[in-house]
Amino acid sequence: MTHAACALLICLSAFPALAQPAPGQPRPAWGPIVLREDDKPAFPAPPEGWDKRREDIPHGMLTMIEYESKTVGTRRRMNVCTPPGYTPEKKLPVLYLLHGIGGDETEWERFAQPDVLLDNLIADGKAVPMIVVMPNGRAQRNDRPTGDVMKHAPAFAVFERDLLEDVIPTIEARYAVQADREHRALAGLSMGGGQTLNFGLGHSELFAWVGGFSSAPNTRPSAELMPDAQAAKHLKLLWLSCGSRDGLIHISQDVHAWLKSQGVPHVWHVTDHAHDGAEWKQALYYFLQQLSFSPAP
Ligand code: FER
Repeated sequence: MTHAACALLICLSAFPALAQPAPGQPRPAWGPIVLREDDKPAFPAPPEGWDKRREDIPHGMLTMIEYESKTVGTRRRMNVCTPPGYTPEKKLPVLYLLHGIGGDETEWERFAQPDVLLDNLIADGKAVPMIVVMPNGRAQRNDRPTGDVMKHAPAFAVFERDLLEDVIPTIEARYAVQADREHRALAGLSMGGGQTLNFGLGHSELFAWVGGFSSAPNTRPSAELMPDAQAAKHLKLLWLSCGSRDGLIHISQDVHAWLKSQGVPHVWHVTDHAHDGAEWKQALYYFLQQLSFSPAP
């Protein structure tokens, strides 16, 4: 065998999933990264102190709550962040924030502390008070991220029903919530980004603010994400972001190109990160600032 053939074989065996369709998923998995001209940041690097807990400002509260999931047939958990000054008397908008293939309801808190980001943004008048709900997007009886987590991908599709029929009704029953599409946002990272685009664009009557961060191979083909592209124009915010060193960027690039071809306004934010927490944390920081929900009457 020639050296070149040998090197190719070693390369292929080291990356067996290269540009192969992810099993059972609508999109290929990791692929070669080919950057395009407009794959650029829409926002600067976050300012000094953006993610540091400040003692001189009011803080929100994080609570792990349980709910009965009719969809899964078990009692499940979600992490709920209420902003400083939350009272049952004042209804607030809600962001549902979804995790990745290896994560669970604690993932966002572990690498991004959305409560700290939001406390700081609210204190500086850069974001409006909102409730952030971090559920578990793996809708199966054992929803722990153990074993071969790639095998859990089908449960991330089942989560659509859990979100719509169990999670959202639970939050709207237990918290003071502005329960309409203009005050309900959906965002997520990787598998959660795919879920967000699939469920959010598929239900624009329920969500007016939609953010896919580094969306994964579970993202439906672009033309199927929203059969009526005109409906996407009624969104308050459609956000796509990804790291320029992420082998899944071809998925976000494809959705971005499709939205562009349909004339659907959206944010396209590409920064110098990989498929990692640093990418998602800064994406969330800027996404939160775009959620300019109108105040309660
Ligand atoms: C895959 C590659 C990546 C895949 C899922 C992912 C189900 C998800 C990554 C993540 O959530 O971080 O082939 O298939």
